[in-house]
Amino acid sequence: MRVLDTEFVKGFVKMANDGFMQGWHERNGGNLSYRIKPEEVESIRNRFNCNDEWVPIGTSVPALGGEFFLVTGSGKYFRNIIVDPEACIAIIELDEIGENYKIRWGLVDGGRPTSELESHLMNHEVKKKVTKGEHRVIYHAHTTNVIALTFVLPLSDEVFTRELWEMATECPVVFPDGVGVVPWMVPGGRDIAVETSRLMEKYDVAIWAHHGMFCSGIDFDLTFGLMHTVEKSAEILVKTLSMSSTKRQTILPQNFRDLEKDFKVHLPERFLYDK
Ligand code: 2HA
Ligand code: ZN
Repeated sequence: MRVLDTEFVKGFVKMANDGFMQGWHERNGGNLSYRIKPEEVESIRNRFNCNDEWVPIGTSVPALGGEFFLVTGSGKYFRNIIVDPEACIAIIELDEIGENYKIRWGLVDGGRPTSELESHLMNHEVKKKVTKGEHRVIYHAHTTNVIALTFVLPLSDEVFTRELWEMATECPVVFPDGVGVVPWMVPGGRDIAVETSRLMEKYDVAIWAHHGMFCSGIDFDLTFGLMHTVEKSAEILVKTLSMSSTKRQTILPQNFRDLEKDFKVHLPERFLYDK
């Protein structure tokens, strides 16, 4: 089977283009990765190159040893992925100890996997553990309204979660565990990856102050939908704050508690504080 004909590659390319169309991927902004299923690897193994060049990941992800990932390329533009996927994305294989990778397909004009490879793989490692293998997608996007909010709201998990929940009734149902916030840090390395993956132990969403967002999910639809929902909620908050510094009415803590029963979600009380 041709790699580009597989459902997972088609889904990956569609999601990348959907993100570009939302305006979240200026220039080379953002990155996407997918932990490939063993049967998907087998369906295309005869298309892999024989590259023997192992490259250090820059961190250690032993729980991912031997796994294959589809990833965006460093410096590649999301807007070009749909036009020339083989030049913009790659399949990488990790060694058994989870410390090195090699490119087995793609990036045909040269290049390396995403500059945020450490964050992607450390998030995958945490999510593989806490979701018992269910989560396979990690997505980083430069979502305009969430970034704007990181200049005016306190950078706390509780405040971001509560404010985003209040902006649309679906929010506490779509991300009942809340969102985590990483203060401004240098991107593209292990330190920010450690902080982000720590948050991924309890949340599916991590906001990078003055930069963007990371989301984790089971598949492309759920992960894109999560990013889309959080960013839409942030857009409503930006519009609300632009009209007035106070809300005349909102969803109240007791309203959230009432939602819990009908929608069968647990909303931690630490987000339902009195204001
Ligand atoms: O350029 O988004 O965080 C890719 C990025 C770095
Ligand atoms: Zn970024």
